[in-house]
Amino acid sequence: MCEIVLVGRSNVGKSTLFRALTGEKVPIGRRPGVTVRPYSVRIGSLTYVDMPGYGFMKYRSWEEQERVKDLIVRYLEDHADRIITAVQVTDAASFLEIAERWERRGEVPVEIEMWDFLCDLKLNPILAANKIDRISNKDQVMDWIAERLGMEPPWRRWDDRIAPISAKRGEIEPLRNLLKSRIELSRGKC
Ligand SMILES: Nc1nc2c(ncn2[C@@H]2O[C@H](COP(=O)(O)OP(=O)(O)OP(=O)(O)O)[C@@H](O)[C@H]2O)c(=O)[nH]1
Ligand SMILES: [Mg+2]
Repeated sequence: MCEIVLVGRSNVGKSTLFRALTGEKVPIGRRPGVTVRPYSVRIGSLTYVDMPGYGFMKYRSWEEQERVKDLIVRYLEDHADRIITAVQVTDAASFLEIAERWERRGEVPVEIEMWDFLCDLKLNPILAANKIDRISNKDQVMDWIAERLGMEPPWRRWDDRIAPISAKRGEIEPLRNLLKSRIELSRGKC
């Protein structure tokens, strides 16, 4: 049994993407913290998993937010050998601003920490830069995101692991193509 797991900060559009990929009508919302536990659906020999978001969640205590982060980390560790790819979803429109805010506080931005964690676990991660419909300077923003994650721009050099998408508009072709080749590669395993 193989899994494709969607992870990312709260409110970046994971569940919207999950709907677009699987057709499952999971709840989505304008406030962070809509998805509270992993939700899976099986399609053929693959299980797609929509994870709760980490980081800020409105109306949730700090302890609760930490618990969710632990749950995600443990889930990824426990399922590592069956995860064929972890899709880290980010909000392309606010990625840089949020990363800089963390850095000013002297902290490693949580999205960079998560990306490194996914790479360390060898989960073959894909960065889905979502909400691309909200930005006009797409290539520049994609370059910034790639650079922050340790991929020397131009971002198109890395288009085997980074994909600009708009889940809301259903414009997810670049991600679908990457998933297709990941699934193809792991065929014997699933
Ligand atoms: N403009 C735009 N908005 C989007 C896009 N994808 C999702 N959204 C909006 O972002 C908000 C959050 O979407 P969700 O799919 O619930 O986000 P999530 O990451 O699952 O959130 P949590 O479950 O709280 O972690 C909703 O208002 C969506 O309509 C997109 O591609 N473009
Ligand atoms: Mg969600």
